[in-house]
Amino acid sequence: MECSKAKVQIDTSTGKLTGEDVSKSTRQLKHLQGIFEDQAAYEAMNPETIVYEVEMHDKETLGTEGGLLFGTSYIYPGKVGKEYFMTKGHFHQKRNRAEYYWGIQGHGVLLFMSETGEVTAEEVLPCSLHYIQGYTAHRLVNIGEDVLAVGACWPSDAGHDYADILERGFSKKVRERNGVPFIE
Ligand code: M6P
Ligand code: ZN
Repeated sequence: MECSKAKVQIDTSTGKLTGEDVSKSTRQLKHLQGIFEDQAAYEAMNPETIVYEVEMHDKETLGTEGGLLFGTSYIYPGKVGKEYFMTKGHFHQKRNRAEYYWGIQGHGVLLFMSETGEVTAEEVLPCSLHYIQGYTAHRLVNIGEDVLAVGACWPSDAGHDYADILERGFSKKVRERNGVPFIE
């Protein structure tokens, strides 16, 4: 079968999803108030700047137990002050729900944070697979000069809890120091 006839298509070299039940959301700087630490640098930037986009195959209704959702996140290169562009990051509303991420393009860091605030990190490359256990917040950071594309698959009843992250942030940041990324 010709690929163009598939109901849903994935370009495995870029992560791009097209076809039925594919939706896209865009996160601009104006949607990320309180996420970056340097408020003055944040305010000096164009609020329309796109920080990341998410394409999602949402065949399953959100909240359905036993289903799965699938997506690709594209985090653009850039920084707010010394802090690299990154996703909001979230715990799952149903805390025990897990997720897979995998690197498709670009160079990034995946931060994991436990409920007690311990942070660990894994390097994201176009070959890396990452298992995110339940009870663990997760955030992607683009430390490269090109777009960071990362695939994801998670349970449709996981939900997103952003409130906790907005309140206390991640206890480690990924900043540029002397031209190189530092997790501190
Ligand atoms: C991945 C998945 C999605 C998530 C998206 C952006 O595609 O984990 O569930 O929404 O990344 O991350 P965030 O929701 O933290 O902004
Ligand atoms: Zn998640």
